[in-house]
Amino acid sequence: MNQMQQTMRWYGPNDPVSLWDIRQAGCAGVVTALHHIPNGEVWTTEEIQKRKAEVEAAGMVWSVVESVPVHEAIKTHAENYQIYINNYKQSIRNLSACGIHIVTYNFMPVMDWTRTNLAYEMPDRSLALLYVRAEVVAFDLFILKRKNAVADYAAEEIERATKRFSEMNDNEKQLLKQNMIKGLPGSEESFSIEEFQAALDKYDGIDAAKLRAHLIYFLSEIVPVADECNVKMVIHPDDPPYPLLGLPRVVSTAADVQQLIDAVPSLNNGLCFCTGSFGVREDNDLPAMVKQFGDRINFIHLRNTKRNEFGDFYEDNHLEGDADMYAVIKEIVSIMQSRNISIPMRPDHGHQMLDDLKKKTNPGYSAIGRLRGLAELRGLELGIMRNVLESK
Ligand code: DNO
Repeated sequence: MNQMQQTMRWYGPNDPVSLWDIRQAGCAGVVTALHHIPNGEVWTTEEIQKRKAEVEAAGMVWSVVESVPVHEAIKTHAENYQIYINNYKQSIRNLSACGIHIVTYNFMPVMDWTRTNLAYEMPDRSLALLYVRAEVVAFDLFILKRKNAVADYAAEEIERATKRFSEMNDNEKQLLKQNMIKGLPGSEESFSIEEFQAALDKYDGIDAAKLRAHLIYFLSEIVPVADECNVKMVIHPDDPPYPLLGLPRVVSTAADVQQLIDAVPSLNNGLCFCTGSFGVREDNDLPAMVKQFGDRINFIHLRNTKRNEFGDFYEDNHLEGDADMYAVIKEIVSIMQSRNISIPMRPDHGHQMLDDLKKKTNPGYSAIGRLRGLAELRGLELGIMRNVLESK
């Protein structure tokens, strides 16, 4: 039977988690990117080969690129955006020439994934990532002081944010600001508060419909190149799957994904199925989404979150939280058999725990928490597979 290919994300030579750590966790594949290349520039075959050789020297393969970042000009159609699209096409061709055929990207304006607290203590004293919506609103209203921000929130939300902000000390406010504008690992952008406001201003007049049109234009340009050189493009959903700070987000639900497919039907217009991002919304039925998009899910992030009614969530252990991981993996096992392929997956994020609590780690990407997640997920998958086989 086809089984998911186990991989982990590696941030390159500066990552405190080594390739050998990843191999010892049981991975056959590595997910990485050329983080040192400025956003928008072409990835040359020399640079790609160099990274590939590093991964292979540790006995693994470079399975998936995460991410080739999409330059902001492509999202806003600012001057020169066509140049950035052409550069992107060249990077795709070069990756293919080097034997790398799955490319992840996202289309979130200005900010990639976002959390308000990177060290939320769990009852077992491990540290998790947390998103408190009232803090995001407080940042918007009282730190960033975005013009007309008030109009984006309901009265109760403003009240909750005001209360939350009044409880925070200067240190906490500083930390919140940093978490919002500095970018988490893998985000290729980092800002001062002035730069951040300037980046937001570029979205004046860009609503969800316009952003979606820009994404569809990007796909209509890129996917034919992916078809030519046999590359699977996989879009990562919005994290969190809601508009943020007045910025639209257009890859948050099944209906969003379906619109992209209807516009550009090639199977190389695919999806990175992230249970953590989609799972924050109660209206996203994860197993049903795996079924719906099964023929174009070509990379999987498995992670669990626990949400509340205010739009807050924390990252739970991989098999706990709101997502029914058993039901999700069961669907994945089923689509892998019908497509007769093995889809790469990575345990997405993990708690900072055990020895890693004494180390400086990349938030969400410490070794031991992900190792625990991988071990649990892989055991669950094995159990499901054996069960399928035995009930035949
Ligand atoms: C966070 C990641 C994201 C993801 C990008 C894909 O942990 O899932 O940074 O890599 O959004 O482009």
